[in-house]
Amino acid sequence: MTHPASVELAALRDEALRLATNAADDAALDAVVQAFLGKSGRLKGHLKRLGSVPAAERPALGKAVNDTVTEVEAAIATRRKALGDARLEAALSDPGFDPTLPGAPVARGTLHPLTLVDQRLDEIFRSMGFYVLDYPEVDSEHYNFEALNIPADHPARDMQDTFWLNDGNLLRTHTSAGQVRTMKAFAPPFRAIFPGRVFRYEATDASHEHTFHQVEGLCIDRHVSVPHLQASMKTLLSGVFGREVKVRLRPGYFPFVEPGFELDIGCLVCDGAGCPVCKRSGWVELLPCGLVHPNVLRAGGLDPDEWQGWAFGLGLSRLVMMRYKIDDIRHLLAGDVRFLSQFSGTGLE
Ligand code: FA5
Repeated sequence: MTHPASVELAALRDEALRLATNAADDAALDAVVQAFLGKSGRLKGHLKRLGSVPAAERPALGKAVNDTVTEVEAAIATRRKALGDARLEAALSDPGFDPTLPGAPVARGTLHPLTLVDQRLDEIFRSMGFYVLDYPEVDSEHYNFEALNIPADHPARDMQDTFWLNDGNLLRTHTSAGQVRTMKAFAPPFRAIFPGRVFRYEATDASHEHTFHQVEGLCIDRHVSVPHLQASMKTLLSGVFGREVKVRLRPGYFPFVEPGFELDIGCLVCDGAGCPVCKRSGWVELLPCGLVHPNVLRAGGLDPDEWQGWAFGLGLSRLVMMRYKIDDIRHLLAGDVRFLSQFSGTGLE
């Protein structure tokens, strides 16, 4: 004799199939799914009846429940497709619908000018055998100052007003904070650049931001020289500008290099005539650099009698301003898409 549980299953199957096949819309189909197929739905719930069925009949009934679930799912899918097809058919036969009209335009984003120039620099330096490294924006006093030959009482600390954090760490004031980290991480000789965002607690104007971008360059080898450093900076500039640009090199002081230099670029916003960006001088401070100080090599675990190095700290935000003749640095991080969308198709993609 057929067990009552099998009879009930047959009735459930008929009811579910009837509801699925006749469902008027997707909501009605969703209701069938919920009522019959959900974990506590009527069909799956039927498995609980297995306990009351004689052991010999259990496998067959279990299989019958599973087969019924599959059958009902298929009926729901078929009905869903039919409803979708009917909707599409109705839309296509609407006399107001013209499939030959162009679609709505999709607005495409553009790369930020900082990204465009940074990508170009990565390419130039990778081709010369440099690693491209990334370091934390929150760093320690040790890497940002002490390891760079700037002890706590050193007047050079005032050159870069610092955002200090409550835990004693700081927001790095320059990408030079990565120099000693790099010396500790790689066996010399090596060369690397490390681009990144830096922070200074200072008033803003057309050429100063509290948050701006730099790219550090560091080369450690047995016999490095100022001409090698100069050649690398020249390659950098001609790669970004695609032509010779006016520069001047003058002595500069930074505790972590000896000798130190400042490389200035002739202001390209005003072509040297004088503007707020160059503070009417015709020159913009762009690329300080020098030979790595022996104390910094020592902090990085290197013997200054065996290893030397050069380093530069490029003002990337200012380089971008020069490349695109941007007359105020504050545009760069203001996030105005009307401004930012102007730079694609201008040669650096
Ligand atoms: C430094 O930050 C040194 N770490 C650079 C360095 C590296 C020297 C390696 C020697 C060897 P300085 O504070 O001058 O130096 O900043 C470097 C460049 O960042 C400047 O030439 C300028 O182009 C840019 N810069 C500095 N302050 C700002 C600012 N507030 N807004 C935008 N750009 C800035």
